[in-house]
Amino acid sequence: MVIASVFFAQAMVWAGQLTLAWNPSPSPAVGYRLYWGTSSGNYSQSANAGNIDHYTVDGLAEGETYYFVVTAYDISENESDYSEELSYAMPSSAIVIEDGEDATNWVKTSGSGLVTSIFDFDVSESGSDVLAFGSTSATILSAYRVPLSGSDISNKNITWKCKYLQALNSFFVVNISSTFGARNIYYRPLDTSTLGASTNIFYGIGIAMKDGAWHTVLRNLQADLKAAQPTNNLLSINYFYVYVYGSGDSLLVDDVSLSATE
Ligand SMILES: [Ca+2]
Repeated sequence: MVIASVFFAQAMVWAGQLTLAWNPSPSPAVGYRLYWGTSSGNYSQSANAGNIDHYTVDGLAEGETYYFVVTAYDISENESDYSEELSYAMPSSAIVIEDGEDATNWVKTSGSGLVTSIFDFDVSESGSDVLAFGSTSATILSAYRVPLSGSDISNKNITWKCKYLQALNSFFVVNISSTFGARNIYYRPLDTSTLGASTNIFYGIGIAMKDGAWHTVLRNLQADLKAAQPTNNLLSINYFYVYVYGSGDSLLVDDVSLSATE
Protein backbone atom coordinates (compact mmCIF):
# COMPACT_ATOMS: atom_id res chain seq x y z
CA MET A 1 0.00 0.00 0.00
CA VAL A 2 1.29 3.43 -0.89
CA ILE A 3 0.49 6.15 1.55
CA ALA A 4 -0.36 9.59 0.32
CA SER A 5 2.37 12.18 0.43
CA VAL A 6 2.49 14.71 3.19
CA PHE A 7 3.33 18.39 3.08
CA PHE A 8 5.32 20.82 5.13
CA ALA A 9 3.27 23.04 7.38
CA GLN A 10 5.88 25.38 8.82
CA ALA A 11 9.56 26.17 9.16
CA MET A 12 11.17 27.92 12.11
CA VAL A 13 14.83 28.74 12.27
CA TRP A 14 17.09 29.35 15.23
CA ALA A 15 20.89 29.16 15.48
CA GLY A 16 21.54 26.47 12.88
CA GLN A 17 18.38 24.55 13.72
CA LEU A 18 15.32 24.29 11.55
CA THR A 19 12.04 22.80 12.74
CA LEU A 20 9.86 21.37 10.01
CA ALA A 21 6.28 20.29 10.46
CA TRP A 22 3.85 18.57 8.16
CA ASN A 23 0.18 17.79 7.82
CA PRO A 24 -0.80 14.24 8.82
CA SER A 25 -1.11 11.62 6.10
CA PRO A 26 -4.75 11.11 5.10
CA SER A 27 -4.21 7.33 5.09
CA PRO A 28 -3.07 5.37 8.15
CA ALA A 29 0.58 6.06 8.94
CA VAL A 30 2.68 4.97 11.90
CA GLY A 31 5.55 7.35 11.26
CA TYR A 32 7.27 9.91 9.11
CA ARG A 33 10.76 10.18 7.66
CA LEU A 34 12.43 13.48 6.80
CA TYR A 35 15.06 13.75 4.06
CA TRP A 36 17.29 16.72 3.29
CA GLY A 37 20.32 17.89 1.36
CA THR A 38 21.91 20.95 -0.20
CA SER A 39 20.81 20.35 -3.78
CA SER A 40 17.27 20.04 -5.07
CA GLY A 41 16.09 16.45 -5.55
CA ASN A 42 19.21 14.98 -3.92
CA TYR A 43 18.78 14.18 -0.23
CA SER A 44 22.00 13.10 1.45
CA GLN A 45 20.60 12.87 4.97
CA SER A 46 17.47 11.52 6.61
CA ALA A 47 15.90 11.05 10.02
CA ASN A 48 13.04 8.98 11.35
CA ALA A 49 10.67 11.40 13.08
CA GLY A 50 8.43 8.66 14.48
CA ASN A 51 4.73 9.23 14.73
CA ILE A 52 4.82 12.97 15.29
CA ASP A 53 4.18 15.86 12.96
CA HIS A 54 7.47 17.74 13.24
CA TYR A 55 11.23 17.31 13.46
CA THR A 56 14.13 19.63 14.34
CA VAL A 57 17.26 19.39 12.19
CA ASP A 58 20.50 20.52 13.87
CA GLY A 59 23.81 21.71 12.53
CA LEU A 60 22.62 23.51 9.42
CA ALA A 61 25.17 25.90 7.94
CA GLU A 62 24.61 29.65 7.89
CA GLY A 63 24.03 30.98 4.41
CA GLU A 64 23.36 27.52 2.93
CA THR A 65 20.12 26.54 1.18
CA TYR A 66 18.62 23.19 2.16
CA TYR A 67 15.96 21.10 0.41
CA PHE A 68 13.54 18.92 2.38
CA VAL A 69 10.96 16.26 1.65
CA VAL A 70 9.01 14.02 3.99
CA THR A 71 7.47 10.57 3.60
CA ALA A 72 4.95 8.60 5.62
CA TYR A 73 5.21 4.89 6.33
CA ASP A 74 2.64 2.35 7.47
CA ILE A 75 2.81 -0.59 9.86
CA SER A 76 4.13 -2.84 7.09
CA GLU A 77 6.95 -0.34 6.45
CA ASN A 78 5.53 0.72 3.10
CA GLU A 79 6.85 4.21 2.46
CA SER A 80 4.99 6.87 0.52
CA ASP A 81 6.36 8.91 -2.33
CA TYR A 82 8.23 12.07 -1.42
CA SER A 83 6.13 15.06 -0.51
CA GLU A 84 6.57 18.27 -2.42
CA GLU A 85 10.02 19.69 -1.86
CA LEU A 86 10.56 22.61 0.48
CA SER A 87 13.66 24.79 0.25
CA TYR A 88 14.96 27.03 2.98
CA ALA A 89 17.87 29.48 2.89
CA MET A 90 19.54 29.63 6.30
CA PRO A 91 20.34 33.23 7.30
CA SER A 92 23.91 34.34 6.82
CA SER A 93 26.14 35.42 9.65
CA ALA A 94 27.48 38.95 9.73
CA ILE A 95 29.18 40.12 6.56
CA VAL A 96 32.20 42.32 7.20
CA ILE A 97 32.08 45.12 4.63
CA GLU A 98 35.05 47.07 5.94
CA ASP A 99 37.64 46.32 8.65
CA GLY A 100 39.71 49.43 8.00
CA GLU A 101 42.89 47.52 7.12
CA ASP A 102 43.12 49.39 3.83
CA ALA A 103 41.07 51.92 1.88
CA THR A 104 41.07 50.14 -1.46
CA ASN A 105 37.34 49.30 -1.46
CA TRP A 106 36.28 52.94 -1.44
CA VAL A 107 35.40 55.06 -4.43
CA LYS A 108 35.26 58.84 -4.15
CA THR A 109 32.04 60.04 -5.77
CA SER A 110 32.41 63.79 -5.18
CA GLY A 111 34.77 66.37 -3.72
CA SER A 112 38.54 66.37 -3.52
CA GLY A 113 39.50 64.86 -0.20
CA LEU A 114 41.28 61.64 0.70
CA VAL A 115 40.50 58.41 2.46
CA THR A 116 43.38 56.55 4.07
CA SER A 117 43.89 53.72 6.53
CA ILE A 118 45.51 54.71 9.82
CA PHE A 119 46.11 53.07 13.19
CA ASP A 120 43.84 54.13 16.04
CA PHE A 121 44.58 53.21 19.67
CA ASP A 122 41.08 53.74 20.97
CA VAL A 123 38.83 51.85 18.59
CA SER A 124 39.31 48.60 20.50
CA GLU A 125 41.33 47.43 23.48
CA SER A 126 44.31 46.57 21.31
CA GLY A 127 43.81 49.29 18.71
CA SER A 128 43.05 48.69 15.06
CA ASP A 129 43.47 50.13 11.63
CA VAL A 130 40.58 52.41 10.75
CA LEU A 131 39.58 54.57 7.83
CA ALA A 132 40.26 58.32 8.00
CA PHE A 133 38.02 60.35 5.71
CA GLY A 134 38.63 63.95 4.79
CA SER A 135 37.62 66.74 2.46
CA THR A 136 39.38 70.03 1.76
CA SER A 137 37.54 72.46 4.04
CA ALA A 138 34.79 72.78 6.62
CA THR A 139 32.34 73.83 3.91
CA ILE A 140 33.30 71.50 1.07
CA LEU A 141 31.70 68.07 1.09
CA SER A 142 33.47 64.99 -0.23
CA ALA A 143 31.69 61.65 -0.66
CA TYR A 144 32.99 58.10 -0.67
CA ARG A 145 31.16 54.84 -1.09
CA VAL A 146 31.67 51.12 -0.67
CA PRO A 147 29.39 48.39 -2.08
CA LEU A 148 27.18 46.45 0.33
CA SER A 149 25.40 43.12 -0.30
CA GLY A 150 23.24 44.00 -3.32
CA SER A 151 20.30 41.66 -3.85
CA ASP A 152 21.24 39.49 -0.84
CA ILE A 153 19.07 41.09 1.82
CA SER A 154 19.27 38.24 4.35
CA ASN A 155 21.23 40.61 6.60
CA LYS A 156 19.17 43.76 7.12
CA ASN A 157 21.10 45.27 10.05
CA ILE A 158 23.99 47.57 9.30
CA THR A 159 26.58 48.46 11.92
CA TRP A 160 29.51 50.84 11.85
CA LYS A 161 31.85 52.57 14.26
CA CYS A 162 32.65 56.25 13.84
CA LYS A 163 34.61 58.99 15.56
CA TYR A 164 34.26 62.64 14.61
CA LEU A 165 37.68 64.32 14.85
CA GLN A 166 36.16 67.62 13.76
CA ALA A 167 32.74 68.69 15.03
CA LEU A 168 31.26 69.11 11.56
CA ASN A 169 28.05 67.67 10.19
CA SER A 170 29.60 64.80 8.24
CA PHE A 171 27.04 62.06 7.72
CA PHE A 172 26.34 58.58 6.38
CA VAL A 173 23.95 57.36 3.69
CA VAL A 174 22.81 53.84 2.83
CA ASN A 175 21.57 53.55 -0.74
CA ILE A 176 18.97 50.83 -1.23
CA SER A 177 16.51 49.68 -3.88
CA SER A 178 12.92 49.38 -2.77
CA THR A 179 9.53 48.46 -4.18
CA PHE A 180 9.05 52.16 -4.97
CA GLY A 181 12.52 52.71 -6.44
CA ALA A 182 15.90 53.88 -5.19
CA ARG A 183 16.04 55.28 -1.68
CA ASN A 184 18.80 57.04 0.27
CA ILE A 185 18.60 56.62 4.03
CA TYR A 186 20.60 59.40 5.69
CA TYR A 187 22.09 59.10 9.17
CA ARG A 188 23.11 62.55 10.36
CA PRO A 189 24.60 63.76 13.66
CA LEU A 190 21.43 65.63 14.56
CA ASP A 191 18.75 65.13 17.19
CA THR A 192 15.89 65.23 14.68
CA SER A 193 14.68 62.91 11.92
CA THR A 194 12.77 63.91 8.78
CA LEU A 195 10.88 60.93 7.46
CA GLY A 196 8.48 60.84 4.54
CA ALA A 197 7.58 59.27 1.23
CA SER A 198 10.33 60.84 -0.86
CA THR A 199 13.56 59.38 -2.22
CA ASN A 200 15.59 60.70 0.72
CA ILE A 201 14.82 59.63 4.28
CA PHE A 202 16.66 61.48 7.07
CA TYR A 203 17.43 59.97 10.45
CA GLY A 204 19.15 61.83 13.26
CA ILE A 205 21.68 59.73 15.15
CA GLY A 206 22.28 62.45 17.76
CA ILE A 207 24.56 65.46 18.06
CA ALA A 208 26.44 63.50 20.74
CA MET A 209 28.04 61.63 17.81
CA LYS A 210 30.34 64.66 17.44
CA ASP A 211 31.85 64.45 20.93
CA GLY A 212 35.18 63.13 19.65
CA ALA A 213 34.75 59.59 21.00
CA TRP A 214 34.08 56.34 19.18
CA HIS A 215 30.43 55.40 18.75
CA THR A 216 28.79 52.31 17.31
CA VAL A 217 25.72 52.82 15.13
CA LEU A 218 23.32 49.91 14.55
CA ARG A 219 20.38 50.35 12.18
CA ASN A 220 17.75 47.95 10.86
CA LEU A 221 17.40 49.06 7.25
CA GLN A 222 14.04 47.40 6.70
CA ALA A 223 12.64 48.98 9.87
CA ASP A 224 14.07 52.38 8.97
CA LEU A 225 12.51 52.19 5.51
CA LYS A 226 9.13 51.06 6.86
CA ALA A 227 9.03 53.69 9.61
CA ALA A 228 9.12 56.30 6.85
CA GLN A 229 7.20 54.40 4.17
CA PRO A 230 5.07 51.65 5.74
CA THR A 231 4.03 49.98 2.48
CA ASN A 232 7.51 50.01 0.97
CA ASN A 233 9.87 47.01 1.03
CA LEU A 234 13.61 46.56 0.84
CA LEU A 235 14.81 44.90 -2.40
CA SER A 236 18.57 45.39 -2.35
CA ILE A 237 21.24 46.99 -0.14
CA ASN A 238 23.53 48.79 -2.54
CA TYR A 239 26.06 51.24 -1.08
CA PHE A 240 27.31 52.74 2.15
CA TYR A 241 28.33 56.37 1.68
CA VAL A 242 30.43 58.58 3.90
CA TYR A 243 29.87 62.30 3.29
CA VAL A 244 32.53 64.30 5.00
CA TYR A 245 33.34 67.97 5.65
CA GLY A 246 36.67 69.23 6.94
CA SER A 247 40.29 69.27 5.91
CA GLY A 248 42.68 66.41 6.50
CA ASP A 249 41.45 63.57 8.72
CA SER A 250 37.98 64.65 9.75
CA LEU A 251 36.06 61.46 10.42
CA LEU A 252 37.22 57.95 11.39
CA VAL A 253 35.19 54.85 10.49
CA ASP A 254 35.74 51.16 11.28
CA ASP A 255 33.97 47.79 11.32
CA VAL A 256 31.17 48.28 8.80
CA SER A 257 29.14 45.07 8.73
CA LEU A 258 25.77 43.62 7.83
CA SER A 259 24.02 41.11 10.07
CA ALA A 260 20.72 39.35 10.55
CA THR A 261 18.00 41.17 12.43
CA GLU A 262 17.15 38.50 15.04
CA1 LIG B 1 39.72 47.92 12.00
